[in-house]
Formats: sequence, C-alpha cells, structure tokens
Amino acid sequence: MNLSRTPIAIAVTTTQTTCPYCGVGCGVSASMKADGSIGVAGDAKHPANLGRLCVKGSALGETVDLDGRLLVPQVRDEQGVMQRVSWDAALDQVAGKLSAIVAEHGPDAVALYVSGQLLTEDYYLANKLMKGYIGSANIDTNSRLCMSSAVAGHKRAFGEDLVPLAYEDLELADLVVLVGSNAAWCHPILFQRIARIKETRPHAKLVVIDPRRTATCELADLHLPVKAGTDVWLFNGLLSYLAHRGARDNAFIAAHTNGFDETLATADADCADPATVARICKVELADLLDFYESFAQTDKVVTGFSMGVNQSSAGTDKVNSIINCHLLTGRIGRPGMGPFSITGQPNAMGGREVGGLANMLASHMDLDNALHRDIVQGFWQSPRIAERPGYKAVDLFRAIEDGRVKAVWVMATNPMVSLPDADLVQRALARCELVVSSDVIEKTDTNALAHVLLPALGWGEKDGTVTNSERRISRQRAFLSAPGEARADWRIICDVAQRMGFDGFAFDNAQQIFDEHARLSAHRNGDAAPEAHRVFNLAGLCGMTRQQYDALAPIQWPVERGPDGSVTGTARLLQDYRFTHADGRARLVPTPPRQPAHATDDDYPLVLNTGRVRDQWHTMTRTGKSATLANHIPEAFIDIHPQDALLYGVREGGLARISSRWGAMVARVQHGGGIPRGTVFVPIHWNNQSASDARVGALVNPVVDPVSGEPEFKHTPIAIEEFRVAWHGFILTRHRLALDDITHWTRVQGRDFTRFELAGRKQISDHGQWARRLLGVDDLDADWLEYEDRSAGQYRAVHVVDDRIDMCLFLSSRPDLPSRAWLAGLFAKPQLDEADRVGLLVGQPIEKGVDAGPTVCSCFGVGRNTICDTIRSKGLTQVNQVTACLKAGGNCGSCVPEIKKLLVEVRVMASEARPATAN
Ligand SMILES: Nc1nc2c(c(=O)[nH]1)N[C@H]1C(S)=C(S)[C@@H](COP(=O)(O)OP(=O)(O)OC[C@H]3O[C@@H](n4cnc5c(=O)[nH]c(N)nc54)[C@H](O)[C@@H]3O)O[C@H]1N2
Ligand SMILES: Nc1nc2c(c(=O)[nH]1)N[C@H]1C(S)=C(S)[C@@H](COP(=O)(O)OP(=O)(O)OC[C@H]3O[C@@H](n4cnc5c(=O)[nH]c(N)nc54)[C@H](O)[C@@H]3O)O[C@H]1N2
Ligand code: SF4
Ligand SMILES: [Mo]
Repeated sequence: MNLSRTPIAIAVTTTQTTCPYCGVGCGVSASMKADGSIGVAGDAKHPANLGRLCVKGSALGETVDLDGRLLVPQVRDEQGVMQRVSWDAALDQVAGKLSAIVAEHGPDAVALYVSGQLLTEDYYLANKLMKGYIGSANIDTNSRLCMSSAVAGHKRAFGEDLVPLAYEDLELADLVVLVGSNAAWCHPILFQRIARIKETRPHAKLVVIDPRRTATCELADLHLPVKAGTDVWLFNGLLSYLAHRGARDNAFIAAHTNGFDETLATADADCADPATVARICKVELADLLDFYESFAQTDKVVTGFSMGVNQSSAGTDKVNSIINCHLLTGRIGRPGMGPFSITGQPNAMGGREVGGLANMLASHMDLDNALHRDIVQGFWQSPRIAERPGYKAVDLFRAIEDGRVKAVWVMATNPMVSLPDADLVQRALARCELVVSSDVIEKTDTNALAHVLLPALGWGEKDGTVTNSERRISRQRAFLSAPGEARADWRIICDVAQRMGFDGFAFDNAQQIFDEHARLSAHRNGDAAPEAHRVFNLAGLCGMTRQQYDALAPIQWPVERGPDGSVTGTARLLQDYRFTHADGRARLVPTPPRQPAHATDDDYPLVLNTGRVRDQWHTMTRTGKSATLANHIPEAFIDIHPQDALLYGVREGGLARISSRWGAMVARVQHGGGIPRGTVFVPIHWNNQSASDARVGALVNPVVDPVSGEPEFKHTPIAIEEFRVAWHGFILTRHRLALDDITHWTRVQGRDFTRFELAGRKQISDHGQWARRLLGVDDLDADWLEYEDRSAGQYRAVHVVDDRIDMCLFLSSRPDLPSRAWLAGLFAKPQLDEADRVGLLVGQPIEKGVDAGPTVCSCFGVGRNTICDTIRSKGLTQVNQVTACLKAGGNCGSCVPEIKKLLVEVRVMASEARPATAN
C-alpha cells in the first residue's frame, strides 16, 4: 500500500482554506510545492486576518508530514498489542460492539466524546447518530472544558447561545476589556487587530483583568491583577457602580430586560463598596476605580472574555456578571460594543450550532423542549430522539469508571491529557469494554488505552466548514490527497451508523451534509409558536450546489437569501433588541459571588493556574512536530514567584514536583511569568508522549460549574517541593533513542535532530560507558570525543560523522548546562570547523554572538540574547527599532509583547548594572 502523500495540485493553484488552530479562524492560502514542502501564507481576502498569520499558522507546513500519523485502522489483540486490520474489520467491530451493548444495557450505556476540532459536517452527524438514532444524549465534547460556561451564560441572558458582535467591533470600541484572556498568545491575530487600534485612535483604552501579568498586559493601559476566582465580585461591583452613578440606560432596561431589581440588589448586597471589592479582588482601589469610571464614561465598550472566566466553578455566573453590565448600560447590538466570548477551538462555534453538547439538541434547539424535539425528529425522520440530557464530560468519565457507560468513541480530542483528574480518565478507559479513538496521530496518551484506532483525515486533507468566534463560517478545503487509508471523520461516522442498521447516513460528500444542517436550521424556524424561533438560521445557504459550496466565501450567520438569489450574512446580532426568550426580553441574572470550590490549606498552600503558551497547541500532537515552534518554550515549567520559590525551597532552573489531592507532576521551575504570590502557573501542553511526568491534568480538581458543567481548570490547591536529582543533562541526536532508565525527560523537536532534556536520580559510575550505551555508540568508535571533569561533576561527549555533528550529550551535577541554541546551530552546519570543535570540547561557543538564546521571534528565528545585545549596544527604546535592526516582530507580530518586555528588562538591568542571564 502506498502510505505516502500526493498533492491534489502541485503549486499550480493555491487553495484557500482555514487555519485548524484557534477560534480566530484565519484564512490560509496553502499549496504543495514540487519538492513536497507545503507553502502557507495568510489569505489576504479572508476578513478574519486579511493576510496575516500568527506563528502557529505560519508553521503549519512543518506539521503535515506523515511522521507519526495514524494511517491504517488498528485493533488491539488479546495480548494487548495493536494489529493492523482492514476498515471492514475495524468498522464491524465498532458497530457490532456498540449495537450489542445498546441491546443489552440500553442506549445510555454508550457514549461519544467529540471535539471542537471536528468540522461542522462531522459534528452534525455525530450528534445525529447519538441523539436521533442510538437514542441517547450521551455525546459531549471538549467544548464542555472550554465554552460551556459562555453557552450557559448566553442562554440565561439572551435565551439562545448568541455571540452578538463581530471582530470589527473591537476596532470600533473606545474601551476594550479583556477578562481571563491571554489573547496576545492565544488569539494573536485578533489581539493584533486590537493593538493596532492604538495607532489610529490613541485615546482607545485596553484593560486586562488577569491574575498574571501576561504578554497581553504588555500592551494594556491598565492591568487589574485580580485574585483568582474573584471576577464576580469585580463585575457585581461594576454593576453597582454603574447603576448608582448614572450610567444605566433606564429606557433599555425597561423595554428590553427582566431581572433588573433582583440583580442589582444582589450586586449591592456584597459589592456596593469599591473599597471592599478592591480588598476581596486584591487590586489597588485607584486602579479599580479607574476601570469602573472608564467603563461608566465610555459608550463603546467591548468586554472580551475567555478561559479565566469560563473555566471556573462560578464560570456561568462570571459570564452573566459581565453580560449584566452590558445590559444595564444598553451596550449591546450597536457598533463597537457588547460582551464577546472569545472561542478557543477552530470550530467551537460550529459544534454549538449542531448541538454537540450533552444538554443541547441540534440547531440551537433544546433537549428539554417537546416542540424542539418534535422539530428535530420530524426533520430527521429518525426512529428515536433523546429526551433527557446525557453525561457532561467530567461525569461521563466517572460513569465510564463505574461501569454505567461501557463503550466510548473519542473523536479528535485527547482526554487522558485534557480532562481534570486525568488519572481518573486513565482508570476509566482502562476498564471500559470498548474504547474507540478517531485521530490523525498514532501515539497519543488516549490512543494508548484504545481498543480500536480509526485513522482520520487531517488538516489539508479534509473538506468541510468551521465557524469562528464571530460566527463566520469558512471552508476548510483539501489540498492534499488522503494519506494511507485515512478517511474523513464524517465518513467514518456514516460507515459505523450504516453498519448499526441506521438509515439517514447515506452521504457522499461534505456538501450534502452541510445542506442538511442548513435546512434543519431553517426548518420550522419562525413557526407561530415563539419558542420555534431561533436566531441561528442558515436559510440562505440551503440548496447550494457542489460548486457553490466549494466556492463559498466566509460568511457570518444568520444567513438570508434575497429574492434575487443574493446571500447576505449578519455582522452584528440583537440590533433589534429582540432576544430569544419567549417574551423577547433579555435577562439580567443575579450572580451572588462565591469563592472557588477548593481553598488552599497547610497541606496544599498554593493555587495552581493552568493555561497555554504562545507556540504550542493543546496536547502538542501537531505543533509538537515543528522545530520552529519548539524553540520558544521547549519544556514544561512551573512558574512561581521568586519569594514563594525561596519559601518552598525550589530554585529557578531546577526541577520541582507539584502535587494536589488528585495527582502530581514534575517540571522546571521558572520566574518571570508575571505570577502573583501564592499561585503557580503550569502549561497544559506536555503529556506522556513528550515528557516523563508533566501531565498537569492529573493534578486538576474535577469540580465543575453547577450550571455549565465546565471544570475549574484555573484553581486547584497544590503543594510544591524540590525534585532532587543527582545529575542534569541533555542530548541532541539525529537518531531515535530509548530512555527507559531515565528519571525525568522531555523530548523537544529540533530541525535536524531531536533534543532530550534529562535528569537522573541514580549516580552514574562510568559516564563514558553509560553514554555510549544510551546513544548506541561502539566502544571503539573513532568519531566519539569525550571530556570529563569529575571534581566539577561534568561530562560531555560528541559523536561526529564525516565532519558533521551526529549527536552530543552534556551532563552536570547542576542544571547550568551549555546553550542548546548554540548546539542546535552546529547541527545545521554541513561541516564543523576548528572553532566549533574547540567549543565542543570546552563546552561553550568560542566565537561571541553564536549563542542567540531561546527564540523570541519564531518567524525570523531571533533569540533573546541577540535582541538584548542589540537593544543594549544600539540603545534602542522602541519595538519598531528592534524590528528595523533584526526583523524580529516584523512578520506575524506574536512576539511584540515579549520584545516590549525585553526593552524594559534591559533598561532595568542597565540601571542596576547587572549582567544579562544566558540560556
Ligand atoms: N497558543 C495557543 N493558542 C490557543 C490554544 C493553545 O493551545 N495554544 N488553545 C485555544 C483554545 S481551545 C482556547 S480555549 C483558548 C484559550 O485562550 P485563553 O483563555 O486566553 O488562554 P488560557 O491560557 O487558558 O487562560 C487565559 C488566562 O486566564 C487567566 N486566569 C486564571 N484564573 C483567572 C481568574 O480567576 N480570573 C481571570 N480574570 N483570569 C484568570 C490565566 O492567568 C490566563 O492568563 O486559546 C486558544 N488558542
Ligand atoms: N489543565 C487544563 N486542562 C485543559 C484546559 C486548561 O486550560 N487547563 N483547557 C481545556 C480546553 S479549553 C480545551 S479546548 C481542551 C483541548 O484538549 P484536547 O481536545 O484533548 O487537545 P488536542 O491536543 O487539541 O486534541 C485533539 C486530538 O485530535 C487529533 N486530531 C487533530 N485533527 C483531527 C481531525 O481532523 N480528526 C480527528 N479525528 N482527530 C484529529 C489530534 O491529534 C489530538 O489527538 O483542553 C482542556 N483542558
Ligand atoms: S491566530 Fe494563529 S492560530 Fe489562530 S487562526 Fe489565526 S493563524 Fe491560526
Ligand atoms: Mo478550548
């Protein structure tokens, strides 16, 4: 079988598609070149990004090779070994077992766990299969971990899950408030649109509300380092301030809302006094009043919020406390204003459209509404329709663990890493009768526990639609042929459904599925009964031909078709102030403030906050393949305040173990992430494939918001202690390596090599012998050079083949090892010169300036040391001067906040006359 790939068209034309990462939903022009490499550029015509891409988007070409891809169906045999099987055998097994379990234990004994990274067409069919045919609502999605508090907040306030505004409104606003959002790193292109407002409208103001001083704060006018979990106090305080200082819109409140009196009374009860709020939220009173007054004085306010709001045991209340302030001031439905849920995944919004959550139906209809069930079942002509909500993600895995759910089909998500209490997920999957996983990558933490692996098409190969944060539907188009035996997710769902004996799944292509989805959105929408009305309506996109679907330009829903056949989307919702609640009014929702579920105590004195870094995507299955992206932050870390580090006996650069009541992990200690005292921040990305012991999900408490079921990912009490090791080291090698015996390791993708960061507990008696065995080098190999200084506890070895560096290993009793950036540079050289060899022997570069330091600008590969040296030597004070000298920051702009921070750091260091640290 041919497992290689072929282009659909070699660089003759470029294909307009959409980035598969964040919810900004940037348009990408992609092509496969004759040499097999992938060309990727921003699509200048796409309204989300107008030609720009962030680092992750720009590096897409480095992630689509077939290395590590799941290319054939596999089934675990009786010995527990995965065996390649035919599609027929795999599908028969999945369909047969699902049917048997349903027959014996009922439909609620099986479940689907899906993802905001599926295309709308895939998602639509997964939901249809579960709710209309199997007859259970046990389909939930990783969006439960992400957007569900926003969905619940929208439904409470508006009666429907509506994101009222468009990206353009951020540019029209005079005040942008970002709450619990590190947009500079997580929604970079959107953030750059906000940052650029300053150039044209300098009076516009950006306020960031986040316990950490993130990269996003570098460009803010005001940062409120709110105490974790206290946002409701802050926004109730704002509501009270606005209400009593003449900022409320009485006419709007009277005509278009309910719930004003109770909501204001609730806010006034605890939060009428700004000084009290400032104390509880741990922010300066003057800063708080500055924010309140700005909000009161500014008509055009957009409040953007993300995971610092949603991922909380009070997530839904946080969302409503924000929306309340917009309703009180009538700041909604007009240009430049409104509450704005910034969605995470590329198709989080599409998943909500198709009803992919366990408590929703389809097309923005509700499970618990008999009319809605009738509309959907009538449209599907399905044998059944689920009548009550299924298990939400966290409960679903509990139900698997205790045997209530006996089969789970996971699609496009990696719950072993991304769910809270991830060790419970491990126990649950280990005892589950049938675990099926559809993925594009073979070795993931979840796949390690699956019985059946189904190879799915990935980005560049799959075809369909996604909807971004501003409700804009864009096409993802294929420009690569299907590799190996991989199939589209929607096709795999149809294959299984048909084998289970269900009609309603006879589709030949994505367009037919999209058409059905669009028709359902319009079906009986606007019937006489008020609850039949949904704002979500794709009437204008029904009946497209294949060619029209293929040519579909990005468009925001709802979509209408005029009498002349022209199709119009909708940039801004709620302009008529008609809300989806039966009485047409919005709700102000009382939000009594409450603390996070678990407080710190003597055993677990610190709060664990978790989130993202700039250049990695989730569990790293794709971004982890890119050497460019690995350079920014190569290893998992525990960011802690220097004074807390001192207090708990951990040292920057060393390893620490953190533990909670649920689990533990090990990572490197660092400072400088802008973290307040009493908390630590750990990235979510590293997992069992990329490190020995860095899966932070294992520690996260599984408490969820009572309304949305979204976990409290940002607040778990933990303890920290030094992770003692006898030695530290690293390897750069062009070869594969088995690391069975090493206490702690992290694998980092390099351009022509793999890097391993290592640390060990066992003393090594004979370094040379140990190193040669680990690296597989013959004792007599003439190309093996080594150096040992026993008194300093240092050892290094280099293997050179034909004058090229082949592998190198450095060990030390302390974590201060030579620059990896310097050594990476040597791997790029066709030949080592004399200075390189001397450098390798003495363990540091001989020539000055060779060590660029860790990458700051990934687009142009500019390191921290280079930037700091240039700032210092040329006396630079502005980011654009750095860009003029080094190009850094001049392409995608994702690193601009970090360059800004370096400008300040160099200035501070110069005034303190301290030397810069190197890495
Ligand atoms: N580089 C990158 N970008 C991504 C992703 C990725 O994996 N990598 N994933 C995408 C996805 S799916 C998502 S959901 C988004 C997430 O995007 P964001 O929500 O912007 O990212 P996070 O890092 O999860 O968390 C945001 C911030 O919430 C803050 N926070 C923690 N607790 C609180 C609190 O109590 N109150 C407030 N106000 N803030 C708090 C954290 O300190 C953190 O800086 O990013 C998307 N974009
Ligand atoms: N501690 C902590 N945990 C968190 C969060 C947090 O802030 N803190 N954030 C949560 C949030 S917001 C999110 S969104 C989740 C994300 O968490 P996950 O969804 O678990 O993370 P991903 O790595 O994106 O997983 C996607 C999987 O789908 C595969 N895949 C990619 N494309 C395709 C495709 O087209 N088809 C198929 N079938 N498979 C594909 C990838 O290889 C990968 O294995 O993490 C959540 N977990
Ligand atoms: S901002 Fe970056 S990751 Fe997000 S869609 Fe655009 S290019 Fe992709
Ligand atoms: Mo997310």
